[in-house]
Order: sequence, then C-alpha cells, then structure tokens
Amino acid sequence: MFKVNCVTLTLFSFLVLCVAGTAGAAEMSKEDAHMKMHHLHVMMNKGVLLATEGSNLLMLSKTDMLPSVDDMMDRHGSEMISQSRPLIQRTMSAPVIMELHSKKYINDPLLHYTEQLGVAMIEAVDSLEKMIMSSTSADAKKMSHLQTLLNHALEMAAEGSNLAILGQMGKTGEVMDTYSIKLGNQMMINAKMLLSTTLQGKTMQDLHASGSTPASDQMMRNVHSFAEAALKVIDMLITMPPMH
Ligand SMILES: [Cu+2]
Repeated sequence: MFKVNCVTLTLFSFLVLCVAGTAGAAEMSKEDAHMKMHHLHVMMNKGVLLATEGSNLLMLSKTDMLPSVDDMMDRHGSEMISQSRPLIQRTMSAPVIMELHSKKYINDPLLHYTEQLGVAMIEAVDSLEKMIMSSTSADAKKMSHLQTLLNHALEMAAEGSNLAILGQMGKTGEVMDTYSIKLGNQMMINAKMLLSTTLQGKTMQDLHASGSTPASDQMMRNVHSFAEAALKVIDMLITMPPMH
C-alpha cells in the first residue's frame, strides 16, 4: 500500500512539475509578445526621427542665413544624428528581444521583421551620417532642399507608423483607435509618394542635366543612396505585421 502511495505521489509530483513548466513557458502570451515588439518599433522609429531631424538642422546651419545660431544648430544637429544609431541598435538588442529569441517566439515572423527593419533603418542612418552638407554651390543648395524633402518623407512614414501602432494598441476606444490607424497608414502612403516625386521630379532631372549626377557628384550620390535606404524603410513600415 505504501509502495503504491509512493508511486502515486511521484507521478503526482511529476504532473505538477509538468503543468508548472508549461505554465512557465507560456507566461508571455502571443499578444503580450507582439505588444512588446511594437513598443520597440516605436522606439526604433524615434531613432530614425533623431537622424532625419538632426540632418535637417545640420543642413540649415550651412545656409549662412543666421550665423549667430549656426554653431549651435550644427552641434545640436550632429548630436541628434549621433544618438540615432545607438538608440536603434540598443533597441534591437533589448532584453525583451533576447527573451523572445529563447522562447517559443523564435520562429515568429514579427521577430524576424523587427531585425530586418533595424538593419534597413541603420542603412538609412549610415547614409545621413555620411551626407556632405556643403551648400557653397547653387546646385548643392538645391540638393540640400531635396534632401530636406526626402528626410521629411522618412519622418512622415515613421510618425505615421507610430500613429498606426498606437491605434493597434486599442487603448483609446474604437473610434480614436480606428482614426489613428487610418491617419497613420495614409501618412505612410503619402511619405512614399513624396519620396518618389522628389526623386523623379523636374528639379532633380534639371540637376542631373546640369552635370550633378550620382556618377559625377558625391553629394548627389549620397542623396540617392539615402533615398534608396529610406524607401526600403518606408516599404517595411507600410507592411509592418499588425499587432493582432
Ligand atoms: Cu539625383
């Protein structure tokens, strides 16, 4: 009788441990995991915004429009750009990502997506860090203007993405959530249109015709490599897997 009880007790303990083990592995629900990933996407978008806003300040500081603040603008812009990459990289290696890697979400498409998005964003930031901000020639000034438009396109996409994510969190009631998602999606689509209009517009064509081509001019080459990287990010933001 005692033997049977022992076996029963052992089996019972084993079952309890199994159930406890399963409960431990499932403590992060899929919804919870996706919510965490989307929080990271908001931070990554902020990383991109730091670089584009910094780049705009830097370009403005080279226009000699207000020399008394040019130095400050230059310093502030450079600082913002330099904070961008660490923010994106730190987010990509956040403890929650490591946690997801080690659990059942290792094959979750959203985890893979986040990594790819980070890589694409770093490429765009790379491009802004390398940008030559010379505005001495008339063509260089025009290129700065076009770069501002391209920066704005990427900013609009990042901000639109954040609005869409905010709506998907589902915390502000159905009417506002739906509005937030719709407005965010529209901003991302408009961002893509702005980018391609800037790249293919008459001003760009005239610059190429006047000799400032990607092959002959370093600044134009930078503008185009940024546009390519920015388009990749915008496309990825448009196709971000929804939270639910
Ligand atoms: Cu061009």
